[in-house]
Amino acid sequence: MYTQALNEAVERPRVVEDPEKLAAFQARIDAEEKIEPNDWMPEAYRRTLIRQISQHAHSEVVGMLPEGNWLTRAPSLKRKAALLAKIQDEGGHGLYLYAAAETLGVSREELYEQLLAGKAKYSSIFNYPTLTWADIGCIGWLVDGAAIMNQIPLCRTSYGPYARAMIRICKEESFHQRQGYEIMLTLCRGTPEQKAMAQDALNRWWWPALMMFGPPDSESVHTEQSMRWKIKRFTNDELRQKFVDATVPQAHYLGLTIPDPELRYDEATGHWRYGKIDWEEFKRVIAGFGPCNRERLEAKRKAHEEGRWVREAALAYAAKQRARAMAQKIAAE
Ligand code: BYC
Repeated sequence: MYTQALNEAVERPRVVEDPEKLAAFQARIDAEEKIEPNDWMPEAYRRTLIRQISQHAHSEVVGMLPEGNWLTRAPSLKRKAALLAKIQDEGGHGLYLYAAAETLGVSREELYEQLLAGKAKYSSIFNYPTLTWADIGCIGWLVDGAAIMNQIPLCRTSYGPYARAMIRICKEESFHQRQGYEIMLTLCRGTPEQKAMAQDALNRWWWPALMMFGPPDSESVHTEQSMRWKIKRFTNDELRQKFVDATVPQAHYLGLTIPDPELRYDEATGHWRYGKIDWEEFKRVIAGFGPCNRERLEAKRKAHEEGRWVREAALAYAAKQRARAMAQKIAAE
């Protein structure tokens, strides 16, 4: 029930495309033209985008939950205000992304139903618990840091509405990353207990953050085609390496130890080489058996149910407005 199975959209029957149209489409992609909603596009391109954009939207709205857990316990008014703003931004990101997906001919309600039914994927990272305040620092620093690394190239993705949504999202993500790093810096400059709390959070979030970039290239089923369509600009492993290279010096500046005994600097390539990722853990989490999958979906279902009256009230109000406007128009004629 809680497995994050294939999206419905992916399961539709395959369409045989006109080779001439396909070639013209690929030529537009190769020429770096943006594809817009009313342009012709192969069905598989449309489905890939619906899959990726909706998974991304779901990740944003599920991603609000682990942080929401600390809103009432933020250590100061300033921290509470910043966290509240960040979580609200994430709700907004979800909305831009659902709206971008809707331009591909699928409704937000349909996509959201897939999430609530446990049929859609969202990022593995949000199935881990936030046990201490330092986890909020780590989410900003590592999770938003990984998100930025993945999402900056998406500002140049070939589908216009997705690329434009990503530009705005990335601006906000950069503030999120900095607020997280600043929490970590404060803890690391604090008491020994605070520093130990920061180290403990890093120990728990490091490997799940590396998993956010998806399976290794050798096992990534979608990368090759998505790169050809310029939906993705870098492979999963390329982005993971960029993230490690950017983050290791930040950990050193904090005086923290990355929990990877095999981590070493490779002089020849200028890259930080990291140890083996536990892909079995990743598979378990995306199959629905992570520490918090069940809790996350239950929270979303409860919120959806409890928000039903708001949606109904908004629709009733809109209908009343429309009826009033129509009555005025008739009276004026
Ligand atoms: N978690 O062939 P692959 C955020 C799935 S939001 C779960 O490499 P692709 C934030 C993948 O979907 C972060 N599933 O796929 C929010 C595929 O399954 P299906 C979200 C994963 O699409 C709030 C299968 O594994 N960011 O940062 O080429 C607060 C094979 O993978 C994961 C985005 O969504 C995972 N980590 O590449 C703070 C960015 N990884 O669909 C922060 C947009 C892979 O065949 N998405 N899978 O059943 C992407 O860039 C790409 O979709 C991915 C995966 C790099 C994630």
